[in-house]
Amino acid sequence: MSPVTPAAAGARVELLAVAKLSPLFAPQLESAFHVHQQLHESDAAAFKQAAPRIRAIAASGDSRVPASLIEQLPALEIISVMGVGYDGVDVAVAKSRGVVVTHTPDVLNDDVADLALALMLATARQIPAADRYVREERWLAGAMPLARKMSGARCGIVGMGRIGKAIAKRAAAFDMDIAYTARSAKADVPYRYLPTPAALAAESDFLVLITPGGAATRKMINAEVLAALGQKGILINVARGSVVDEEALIDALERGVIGGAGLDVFEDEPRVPARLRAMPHVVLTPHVGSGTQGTRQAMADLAADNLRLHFAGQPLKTPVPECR
Ligand code: 8YV
Repeated sequence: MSPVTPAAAGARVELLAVAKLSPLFAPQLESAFHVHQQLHESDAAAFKQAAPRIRAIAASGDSRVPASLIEQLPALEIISVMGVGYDGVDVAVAKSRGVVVTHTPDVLNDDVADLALALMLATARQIPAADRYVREERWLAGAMPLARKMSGARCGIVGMGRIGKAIAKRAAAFDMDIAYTARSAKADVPYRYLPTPAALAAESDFLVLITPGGAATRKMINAEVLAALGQKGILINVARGSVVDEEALIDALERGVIGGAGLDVFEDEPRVPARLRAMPHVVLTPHVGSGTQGTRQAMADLAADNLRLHFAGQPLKTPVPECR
C-alpha cells in the first residue's frame, strides 16, 4: 500500500466523502486530506461554506455523484470511486467541467466472478435451503427434494467485459455451454454471440448479468427476457439492480415463469422487497461481489493512489474510459 501524501505543503486538500467509506479506505484519506464526511447531506450551511474549497470527491461503487452536486463544487478536480461501477457519477458533467473520474477495475474480477458461480450453484443446488434442512432436523423425516444440475448446462452471460470473461472461464471448468450478449461481438472470446438479452435468454439455463448499470441498461432484463429464459431458467445478477425490472422479476418468480434467481444487487439497496425475501427458490446476498478483505484492500489502495497521484501531478492509474 502506498501512503497518500498531501498535495502541497501547508493546508490539506479538502475532500468530500459522499458515502460512508470503507474502513480500509477512510484512514488512508484521513491521514492525507481534510475529509468532509457526507457534509452535503448532514449540514447544508457548513457544506455551503466548505464547497468552494473542495477539490476531491471520494465515493464507492454505489454512490451517487449527480450533476447538482458537481455544480456546487467549483474547485473540484477529481472524483475517485472505490468500485469498478461508476453509474452513479454524472461523468459527462464532470468531464465538461474538467473533473477527472477514476475507478478500480480488474482488482475485483476474481471475487465478483467467484460470487456469480457461488450464486449459480447455491440457487441450482439449493444450498441455503439444504443448510436449513439440516439445522431444522427435517432430514430426520426424510431426504431433501432433488435439485438441479449445473455442470454441462447452458450459461448465458450478459456483458463480456473483464468480469464477464472471468465468469466464462469458471463456467467452462463446469463444462458449461457458454454464450453471451454485449453491445457488439468480441473478437477475443471463443463464445457464441447473440444480439439481444432475449435471444440469449431463450438459449440459456443460467442467465448471468454482469453489464454496467446506467441509462443504457436500465430494466434491460424485463418480462419479455424472463419469459424467454423460461420456467427452468435461473437468473443471476452480480451487476446492478437497475439492470433488472425488479417488479417483473418478482412477478416471474411468483408465477413460475422462471425457475429461480441468485441476486447480489437490488433496485433500492439495502431495501429488498418482502416478496423477494419470502421466496424459497431465490438466493440473496447483500451486494458483496467484491467483498473480501484482500480485494477491498486492493480497491481502497487503488482509489487512494489515484487521489495521491492526481495531487502530485502524476499520471493516474485507472481513469474511467471516458476520461482517458
Ligand atoms: C461495491 C461495486 O459496491 O465495484 C463495484 O462497482 O459495486 C462494489 O464493489 C463497492 O464499490 C465497494 O466500495
